[in-house]
Amino acid sequence: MDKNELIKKAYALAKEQYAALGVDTEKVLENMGKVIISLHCWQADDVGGFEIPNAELSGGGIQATGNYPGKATSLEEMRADLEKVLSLLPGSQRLNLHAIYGDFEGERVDRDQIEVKHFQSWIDWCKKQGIGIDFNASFFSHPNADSGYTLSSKDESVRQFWVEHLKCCRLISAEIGKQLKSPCVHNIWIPDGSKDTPIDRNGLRKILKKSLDEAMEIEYPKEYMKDAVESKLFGIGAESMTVGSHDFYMGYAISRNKMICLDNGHFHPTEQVGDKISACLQFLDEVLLHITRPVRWDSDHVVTLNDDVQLIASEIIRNDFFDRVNIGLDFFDASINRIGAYVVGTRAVKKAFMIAMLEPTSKLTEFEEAGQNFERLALLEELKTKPFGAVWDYYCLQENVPVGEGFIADIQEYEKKILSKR
Ligand code: RNT
Ligand code: ZN
Repeated sequence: MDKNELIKKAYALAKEQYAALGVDTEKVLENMGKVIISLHCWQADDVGGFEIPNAELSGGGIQATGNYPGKATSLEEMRADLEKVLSLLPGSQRLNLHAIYGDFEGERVDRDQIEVKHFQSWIDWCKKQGIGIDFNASFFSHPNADSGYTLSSKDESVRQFWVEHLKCCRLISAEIGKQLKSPCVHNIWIPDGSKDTPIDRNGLRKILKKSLDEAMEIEYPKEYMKDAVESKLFGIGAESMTVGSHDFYMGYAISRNKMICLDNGHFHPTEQVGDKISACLQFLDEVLLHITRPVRWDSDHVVTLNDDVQLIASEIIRNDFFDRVNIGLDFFDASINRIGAYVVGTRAVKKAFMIAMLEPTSKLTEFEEAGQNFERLALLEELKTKPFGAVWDYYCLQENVPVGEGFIADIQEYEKKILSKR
């Protein structure tokens, strides 16, 4: 039988099985359009950016491991890679840019000097792709981050430098959102923290609060840009204390009406971000997610379809939180084909959303409300082996992207033709 015919036949059977549970797969296919994922540009080049030649990169705050050949070394290469990635993904995406990815045209532009013009070619490119942009100030890989402190620095000139950077980034974000007619989510993550036990935790947090308030004094319209602050438990070199902890930023976000960014690599390993969404949304209008796969620590492995990601997706679907949750990815694996990393990770997130949509939630709620917890457990277990794959394949077919493992060959070809020649 023709391959496509087979996919359609399998879908027809799956449709019936789900219908028997009260789930309308046609509705699910339609609703998948709401799952818009912000693709983090930094998977393409191991968080290097285009500020200065690679070799001169200062450490300070972030690192990718691996040196698989083919990483993007210019804006042109990065855009070509992203176009390839976009062509292999079903549904809609956005682009998530870091400030170090500007179009600096060989000029040295320090972070407190960046302007909209350095991102105009990105805006134009995204307009052409029909996608929105999200943005991030970059508080790492810079000599002013080498001390381990940026916005919480006790060195006033260092602190001022980063406050300025943040102001520039928020302005750029607002202009991006205005031009693309889609609010630009601006996220703040700083690496600030202490390797060994500090004495003055309070002083550092007071400074961070002051710096954030200063840099965010200007309010931009929500149609243009929205601020988010990202907490973290610890980082390499900041094992004993992180200034921007979860408690700090939760308080900040609630009191300043900002978003909290929940990165599922940034908590104790058994904490689940999926559980935090409904907690945060009792007090905040919106949250931002950084979906990643922490393997034993915040290792930023490529996302796979695991329980953590599933709970995140299920919580959003069960509560129809689409308008209040912004979905971003945050992983960077330099040890495998980077295009493949994007496609596998993004598809895994989309799959989690589809599985969530294929859940007979009202039936499960009925069981729960009636105290029928065995029944709830049994149905949840049975759902795991329903023919989700047939619906997923049909969705990919409909979206005109490779079905199933079909994208592997596409990526191999791209590697042979393009990546291996870099
Ligand atoms: C680091 C944070 C942060 C970065 C990106 C590059 O621990 O997760 O979000 O990964 O901004
Ligand atoms: Zn993150």
